[in-house]
Amino acid sequence: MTEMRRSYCGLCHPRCGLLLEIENGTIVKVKGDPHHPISKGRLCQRGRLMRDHVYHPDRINTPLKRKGDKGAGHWQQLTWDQALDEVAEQLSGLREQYGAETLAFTHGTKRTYHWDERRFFNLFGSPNICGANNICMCPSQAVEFATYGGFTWGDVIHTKCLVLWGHAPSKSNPIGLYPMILQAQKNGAQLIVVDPRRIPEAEKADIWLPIRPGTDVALMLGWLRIIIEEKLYDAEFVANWTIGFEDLKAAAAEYTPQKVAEITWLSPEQVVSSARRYATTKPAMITWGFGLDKQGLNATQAARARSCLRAISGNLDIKGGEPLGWNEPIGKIIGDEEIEFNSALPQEQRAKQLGADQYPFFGFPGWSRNLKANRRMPTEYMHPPHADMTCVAHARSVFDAMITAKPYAVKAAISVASNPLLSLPNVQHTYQALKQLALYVVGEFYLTPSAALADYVFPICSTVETTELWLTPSFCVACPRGIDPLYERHNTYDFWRGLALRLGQKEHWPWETVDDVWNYRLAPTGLTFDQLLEKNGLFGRPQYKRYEKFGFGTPSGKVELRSTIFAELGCEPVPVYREPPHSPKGDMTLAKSFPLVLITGSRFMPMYHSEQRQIQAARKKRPDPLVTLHPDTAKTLGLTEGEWVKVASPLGSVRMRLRVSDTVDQRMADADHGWWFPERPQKAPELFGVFKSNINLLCPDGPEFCSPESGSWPHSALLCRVSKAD
Ligand SMILES: Nc1nc2c(c(=O)[nH]1)N[C@H]1C(S)=C(S)[C@@H](COP(=O)(O)OP(=O)(O)OC[C@H]3O[C@@H](n4cnc5c(=O)[nH]c(N)nc54)[C@H](O)[C@@H]3O)O[C@H]1N2
Ligand SMILES: Nc1nc2c(c(=O)[nH]1)N[C@H]1C(S)=C(S)[C@@H](COP(=O)(O)OP(=O)(O)OC[C@H]3O[C@@H](n4cnc5c(=O)[nH]c(N)nc54)[C@H](O)[C@@H]3O)O[C@H]1N2
Ligand code: SF4
Ligand SMILES: [Mo]
Repeated sequence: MTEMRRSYCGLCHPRCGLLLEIENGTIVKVKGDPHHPISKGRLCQRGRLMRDHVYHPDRINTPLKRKGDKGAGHWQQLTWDQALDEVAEQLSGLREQYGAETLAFTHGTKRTYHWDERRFFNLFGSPNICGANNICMCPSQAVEFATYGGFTWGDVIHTKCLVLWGHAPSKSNPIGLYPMILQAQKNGAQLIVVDPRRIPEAEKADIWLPIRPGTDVALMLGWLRIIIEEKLYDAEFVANWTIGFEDLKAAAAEYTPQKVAEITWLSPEQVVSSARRYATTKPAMITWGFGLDKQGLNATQAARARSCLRAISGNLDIKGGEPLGWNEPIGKIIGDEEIEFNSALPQEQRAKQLGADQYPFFGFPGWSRNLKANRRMPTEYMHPPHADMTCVAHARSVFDAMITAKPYAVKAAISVASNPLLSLPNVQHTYQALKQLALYVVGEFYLTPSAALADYVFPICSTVETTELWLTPSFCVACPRGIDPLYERHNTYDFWRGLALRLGQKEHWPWETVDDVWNYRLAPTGLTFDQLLEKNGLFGRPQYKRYEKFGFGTPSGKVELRSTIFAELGCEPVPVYREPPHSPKGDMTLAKSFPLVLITGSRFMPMYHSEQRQIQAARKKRPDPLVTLHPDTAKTLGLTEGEWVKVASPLGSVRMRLRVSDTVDQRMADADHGWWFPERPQKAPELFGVFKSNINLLCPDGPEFCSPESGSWPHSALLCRVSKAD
């Protein structure tokens, strides 16, 4: 019997709608759901592989317990009850001996619920959730809360000037954002692209600025200077709704077009004309882009400078510009901060958060200030900053504590929906740390190199086997379960609640299933999850300039061009540019041996970070890790397209295949991230070849490379050398 069922894809963020053709309980075909309110039937190359993913022979289908040495590759199957009992008992013992802070969590990109893990950690008593949060979007969110009390998404469809700054949605968001950008251009929007590579967006752009990686803050200060000097800013908005304008003006003063050009590989004319275009084409918006977040030292100040540009140009909270706040009635839905239950974590435990002394803005000191300022706003207008996006421990400090037991011992860790050996920098350090743990628990689809080091692995179901409430400030969509979970797979809520019930948290987990949580969260709208499923999404009505009624959720109630919170925490309160330590200008001696500027992790389809490497159809499209060089550079080095090369930095080296393309500058190299080889042996230290082509072997995480405010480490703006492979 054939049946069509609606479901959704979670193989990356947007949660596109799926239609599953099911025969005798088995998915036989996957296509896009034409009635989905956002994806409208579109499906990307990766989404089309959902069937291969759900039924892949490498999927973990029962809980596993390590047999023999860590990483030896021998496993014993357990039931969920047995596995949860054993893990809970060990966690309880470790908490008694070392304190709750001995348990850490590693976070990946947001692929599952995550408020569930935060709730568990708050109730368990540990502040030590760490992971990719320091580098991916989260510091930008925290910065925007500190600057104007919320996060902007940009009104792509109505804008007249769209700036893609370190952002390549043609490869990173092909179904959601990219078609909207093409539509905006059709509607007459100007497109400015700031990217060292000639990406497809750059080819379509009105202005393309091929910037030297890591120097964007200098360009932003250059734009700010021109906009201020030439009085292109919104004087009325600046006078009534901002503080710190004179400080900003002073900070930008030295960034003349000439100086910016010397720093950025751009010409003075490019700097001037792009600034004028942005400031005089109204309304305008700048998207969030990972190209800024991945530059380490400058990442947080880049987010600050971008916020200041949005504000003084008069684009905040207007149609076609940078809307702020939650639309009515979406804002009524119970937000992540509340469901995370952050108030459960006592002050004395918050004070133990690792790394918060060094990077205070992104730990509890910054978060609690953001939260306090936010409290002046009605929650319906602006949901409070949720801790998962704005308050984490620093991964390096957490891994140090695993290895050295300083300042205290971190003996246990849980990774759910994260592959830290592939996604975090300084791979050898992560490896040494994970090996030291008394207890390492992983919730996964597959045995990844990280999971291979675990003591227990729990099988997590695919998105089509569970539900989700997809919530953004402007809309909310109920994501339906397509099939019942296969084998012994469960969703992450069941995992956390299973542990919670065994560790004395029962009264705080009254919802038996995740669907009960959705109903609880939706209750203020008067809808149930099932009703929302029928309704095909809930859309909010956009409202603009609500600051005229509520002010901004910052300490002063205004847009803080000079940030009070940064100043209180001893961070630079006004945007500042810093030369990256490993750059042609930052270390000229080093640049002699490592002459190319290295960027990593530029997105490509159909892979998502370290995923899909075991899926044949995906590997056919991209069999090997690639590094890209300009034809002139390859020629000078005596290298040819397709040969295996060695990419080395002062930290380590990897093997990749060479791609030759004039889309990159002669002075740079662009290397894939996320590469391991599921076809290789599992047994450590091979770990599926995790040390062969993993570009994070070249990415550092020491304090000289990290942004002092948020601890963002660099995956870009580094130096490397490319030579023939040994
Ligand atoms: N060099 C370099 N490194 C980078 C980047 C870069 O550009 N360059 N990008 C960084 C960025 S922006 C990010 S966000 C991180 C991403 O870091 P990660 O999120 O750690 O990356 P993934 O490889 O996607 O790993 C997620 C793992 O979780 C599993 N998984 C996926 N969905 C689920 C789920 O719903 N439940 C469970 N339990 N498991 C699931 C997958 O099988 C996979 O093994 O990487 C960062 N690392
Ligand atoms: N196919 C695919 N899609 C993905 C992912 C994936 O792994 N694969 N990951 C998802 C995740 S978690 C994220 S965070 C998003 C990220 O999505 P994007 O923001 O599009 O991120 P990237 O492709 O990493 O980088 C964007 C651009 O930044 C440029 N860049 C690098 N360094 C610099 C710099 O110093 N300055 C400037 N101005 N530009 C620079 C690169 O050339 C690149 O074109 O993608 C998401 N979508
Ligand atoms: S863009 Fe592709 S992978 Fe991402 S959710 Fe949509 S269909 Fe899935
Ligand atoms: Mo990310």
